[in-house]
Parts: sequence; structure tokens; C-alpha cells
Amino acid sequence: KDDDDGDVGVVLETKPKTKRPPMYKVLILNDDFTPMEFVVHVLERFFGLSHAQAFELMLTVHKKGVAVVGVFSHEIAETKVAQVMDFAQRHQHPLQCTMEKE
Ligand code: NFA
Repeated sequence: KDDDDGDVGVVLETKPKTKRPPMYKVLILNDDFTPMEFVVHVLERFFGLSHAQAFELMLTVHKKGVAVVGVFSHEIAETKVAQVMDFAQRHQHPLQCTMEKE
């Protein structure tokens, strides 16, 4: 009785596949010309950091060349990059902000 039907008995588990959207890192790059205070202001204004957090992150970029300043959905990351690039250009600073898939 019971298991005489000739099947192999492999249970195919179905993972509950709730897939989250891909996230994107927003990066700030160091350069030799953008004033430190300008970068601190950018981090406060567009990334909601406190002055102390912004200063610390600016120094990380200054010393290491690049740092992740936040992780966002594709749309939000694109907006942040555009806002920073526009703000830097309007102030004639060469500051670079980019995004990459996490
Ligand atoms: N390296 C810049 C300077 O010494 C400061 C800076 C920090 C620029 C972080 C860009 C990003 N004035």
C-alpha cells in the first residue's frame, strides 16, 4: 500500500518569491578643487546628514577617493545624482556624483 505508485517522491519546494527592487549606491568622488565646505553642504542638503556626519563622510571621500553616501531605489538614486551634479555645476565646482547597482 501507500507508496506503490512508482513516483520518485522528490518534493519541489516553492520559495515564496517576493523580489525586492534592485538598490543603487550613490557615490561621491574626490577632486582637488571642490571646497570641503561645499561637499559638507551637499551631503547635508541632499542626503539629510547632520553636519557632523557630513563632515566625517566628506573627509572619507577626501582621503579614500570615493565613498557611498547612500543606497536608494533607481529613481531616487537618479534624482540625487542629478540634483548634486546640477548644484555643483551651478556653483562651478567639478564635484562628481555617480550611481551603481548594489
Ligand atoms: N579634495 C577636496 C579639497 O581638498 C575636498 C573634497 C572632498 C572634494 C570630497 C570632493 C569630495 N578641497
